[in-house]
Amino acid sequence: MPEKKTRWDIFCTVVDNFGDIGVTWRLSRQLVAEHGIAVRLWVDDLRAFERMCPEIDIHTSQQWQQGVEVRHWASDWQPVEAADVVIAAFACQLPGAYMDAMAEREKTPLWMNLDYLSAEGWVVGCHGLPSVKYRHVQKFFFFPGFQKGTGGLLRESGLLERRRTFQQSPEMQREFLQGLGINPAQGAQLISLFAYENTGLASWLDAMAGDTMPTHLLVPEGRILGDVERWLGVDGLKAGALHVCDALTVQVLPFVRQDQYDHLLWCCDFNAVRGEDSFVRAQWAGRPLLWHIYQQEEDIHLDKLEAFLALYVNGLSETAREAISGLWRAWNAGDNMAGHWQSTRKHWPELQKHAETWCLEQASQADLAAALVQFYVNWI
Ligand code: TRH
Repeated sequence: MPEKKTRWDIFCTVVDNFGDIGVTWRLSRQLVAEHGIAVRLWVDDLRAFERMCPEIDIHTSQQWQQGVEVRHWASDWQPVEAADVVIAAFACQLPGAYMDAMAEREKTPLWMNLDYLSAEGWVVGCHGLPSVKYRHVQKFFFFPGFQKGTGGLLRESGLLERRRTFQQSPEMQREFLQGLGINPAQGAQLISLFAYENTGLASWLDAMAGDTMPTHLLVPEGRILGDVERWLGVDGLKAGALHVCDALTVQVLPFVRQDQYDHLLWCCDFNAVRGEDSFVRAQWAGRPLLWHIYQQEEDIHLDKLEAFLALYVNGLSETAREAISGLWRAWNAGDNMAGHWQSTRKHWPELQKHAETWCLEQASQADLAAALVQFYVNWI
């Protein structure tokens, strides 16, 4: 008889943007593909999901996508049996009836809160600690992170090998880019731009337009487009739009599926990313990056930004550290980017090498899905 699969339920509420569904969808697929787990992914907003997985039928309450059972987490909760492992992503509140089902299950499930990603030092101390209890069911904190002693980062098996093969093949890159209608001029540097609204953008675009080196800037449809429109002096930018301003070509892209977005990051010389998941994917791309961190109340995100920078700049020369830190701080403050961009460009070869070193260092840790599975194994 085939061994019975372990069943995991992953709960995701889409607060805003794409990070919540981006992380849980990626994790679910990996648990199915690499660990043979039966995963049910409960999502309250299928429309956000549809953006990165166009096969999603937003009118269906139960469907299978890439081996994952996707369930619409509707407000009128219908009772179901609890799974062996229950993950509440980003501290979302599980339905009361489901918590009762956990408590009444013959074998108590492992209940974990998959937290937000942070490089802050306290994460190491809190990872894996017990949190609250519901009846006799204990919840545990599970923290992703960059340091030993955390839950690590999402990284699919063979990802870096696939990335390297792709980056070593001009044909594969050309074919991929052409598939998206991207035909950069010979010698142009490619930059991707995924960010929240940012008052510093105009100064960065000015700097790129006035540069001696041509830049082809790729902007997936999203929140930064308003700032791009203002700078270009146009309205209603849509996927496919292409504008040339001196040395800068700006091209708007459609929002693509996660795997395609990875390939886009792998093609680019520099990636501006945001939030959580794209930030991690840009690190796996092994190329210099710029992080637009998700803004939180009382500016607590700035502590997170500094905590990451403190780790990331290790091993860089003093001047390269200052350049990249200055650029990131200016971007996150919405300040003028011009001087910081010029300083960063001066350290390009060093920053390129460093991005690969950082990627390899991070990849030497267990990936997040494997760490979750190990946590469960240790727990039983
Ligand atoms: O969309 P985000 O800003 O999500 C944020 C963060 O997760 C933040 O921490 C959280 O608090 C907030 O949401 C609620 O950025 P993030 O995390 O990078 O998620 C974007 C997802 O979209 C990621 O999985 C990559 C994916 N993506 C595509 O699939 N296709 C695309 O074309 C693009 C640009 C992104």
